[in-house]
Amino acid sequence: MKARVFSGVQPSGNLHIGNYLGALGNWVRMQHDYESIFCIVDLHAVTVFQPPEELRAKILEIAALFLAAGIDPKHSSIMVQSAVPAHAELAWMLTCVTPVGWLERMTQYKAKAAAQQTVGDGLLQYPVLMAADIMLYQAAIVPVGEDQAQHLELTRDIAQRFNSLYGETFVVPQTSLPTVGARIMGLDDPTTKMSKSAAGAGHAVALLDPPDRIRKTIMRATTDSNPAVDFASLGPGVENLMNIFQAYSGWTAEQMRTHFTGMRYGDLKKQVAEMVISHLEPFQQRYRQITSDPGYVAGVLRQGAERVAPIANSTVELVKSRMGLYTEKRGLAPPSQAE
Ligand code: AQP
Repeated sequence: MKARVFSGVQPSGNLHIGNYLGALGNWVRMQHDYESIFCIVDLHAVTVFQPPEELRAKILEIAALFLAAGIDPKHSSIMVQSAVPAHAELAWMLTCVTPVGWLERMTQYKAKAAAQQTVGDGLLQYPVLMAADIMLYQAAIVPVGEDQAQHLELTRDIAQRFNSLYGETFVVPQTSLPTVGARIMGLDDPTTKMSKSAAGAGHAVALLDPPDRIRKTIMRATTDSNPAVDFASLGPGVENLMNIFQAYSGWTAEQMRTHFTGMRYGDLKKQVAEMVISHLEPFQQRYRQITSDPGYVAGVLRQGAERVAPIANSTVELVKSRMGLYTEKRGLAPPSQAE
């Protein structure tokens, strides 16, 4: 049996090249070696207010972007988190074994909480729900960008804590980061990661941006006061542009060095922009094709949820009976030795 992969994206804001290079691209490469589940994590998105109509539209858009990226729905399950109630059910049970101090330490919580006037409890619980998403499917591998590595460590801690309290129940998942592109930085500010929720036109290249906007954003990217590429002292802005180029081209470090050493920043930016455009144009064409059939994406999501629900439900059954809770199939009978 193939090991299971699980990963997700929040349907908030516009998906950008950081999301693609950090996560989606890796999913596409990995999908045939594993049993894969790719999730649109809408329950995560509502930790910050989302206008309901926009959220509905965004869920369909993200699913179409998964398909345009090359996720094969015949092989991989593409699903919406809120379509499978077991995500929320398991999250509660995991909340009960998670010390609040573990959650308060999360850097993403601290950053997002600082930007809100009122901090909803969901923002603190976010990583527990993420742990539930992964553990619900007994996923062995979770391909994410570097910003999620801390949440994955927490997931491992929660799985281990549950296993030690109630007996071996959960697979303890491994994080899989791409070798290049695990952390794409903002083009306007290369000291912060490229983020969907960051404001400002020059910050990110969205996957659906037209070519002239992509050119404009990349040509305006922040670099440094050097005139040309010097590998002995790469500033963060130039390094970020190099990472984007290398991740899209698949070039080796040696090829990058030979090609770019001494290149003026203006020429570097032009080459990065053309590399990104050459990948995004066919991607956007596939997206338009996919969305031209209004029922297709909804059908993929329905099928995905139907395929994964039995796995999720049987994990919840097992967890509840391990904890001494009432389950639909067993009532209050304890789990058998074999489970
Ligand atoms: N800048 C990035 N570089 C590499 N990978 C990234 N990811 C996000 N930003 C970068 C990866 O994309 C996947 C989906 O991300 P998410 O939707 O769960 O939200 P996030 O990690 O919080 O990403 P954003 O873009 O910053 O969204 P907002 O602003 O809405 O919070 C994850 O695997 C993530 O690691």
